[in-house]
Amino acid sequence: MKEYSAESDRDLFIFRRLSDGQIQSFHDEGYVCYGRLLTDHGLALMREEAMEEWNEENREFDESQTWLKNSLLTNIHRRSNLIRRYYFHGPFVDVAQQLVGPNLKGVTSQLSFKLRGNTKLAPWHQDNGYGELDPYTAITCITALDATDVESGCLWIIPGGHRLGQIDVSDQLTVESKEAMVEVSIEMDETNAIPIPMKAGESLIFHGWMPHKSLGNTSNRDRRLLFLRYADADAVEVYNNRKPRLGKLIRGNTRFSEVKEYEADLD
Ligand SMILES: O=C(O)CCC(=O)C(=O)O
Repeated sequence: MKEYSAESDRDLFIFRRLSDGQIQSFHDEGYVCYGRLLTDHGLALMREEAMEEWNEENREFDESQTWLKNSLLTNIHRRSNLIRRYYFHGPFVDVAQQLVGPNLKGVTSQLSFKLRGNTKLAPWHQDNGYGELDPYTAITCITALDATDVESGCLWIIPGGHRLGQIDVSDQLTVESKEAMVEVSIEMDETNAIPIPMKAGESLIFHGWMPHKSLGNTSNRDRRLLFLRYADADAVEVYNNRKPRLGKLIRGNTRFSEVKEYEADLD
């Protein structure tokens, strides 16, 4: 597998900071459509590495399983050097510092693939519901590896929906059920819900409280997304006796030695 370093970043990634207007809009609406952060070359390589890992799993769509089991490949940064570079050193890191603060850790990296034929919908949920983190500043950063629209199962969100705060799903989620990838589902008033179609290589950032869902992929196209999440480096798992969430310290510092040590060998 290829190795990546600071020298290759400019060929692969498009670095840019959020404007004051975008920061305001994130706080008001809970999301920002952030455009291209991958060059054509970066996008082609990322698809290649992601696909290689996905195919390694030999997964077939299984109607009897949840969307989580059909769509997710977690900790993809441990398998793809390019995704790791993008997660730890790519354009989202500066953006996360602007939105979350100076001390940052990476708390999720996963492929969420709805290849053609994967007709499972992902019900409304908050990412901070699939594991409540405190402080409540974690963000989700999505990169589309394919063009995605309603037919192929693009995401839906509710502008301003993050203002609902943490929706209690403690009856649905425990440490054990999280590990077993049990689905969480919340009832939402969909009046103001909007789909977020994306072009390949484009990105979307939203607050951990943003309710989102996706329908099944009923098109004859694949819909491949990369999900990365960043949180305050001191964020703790409320559902797990407030133990620190383990995630690679990416910027700044943390009071938790176990976070400092976590994935310290990965760069
Ligand atoms: O990929 C999807 O359609 C949904 C994924 C998602 O919402 C998530 O991983 O939080």
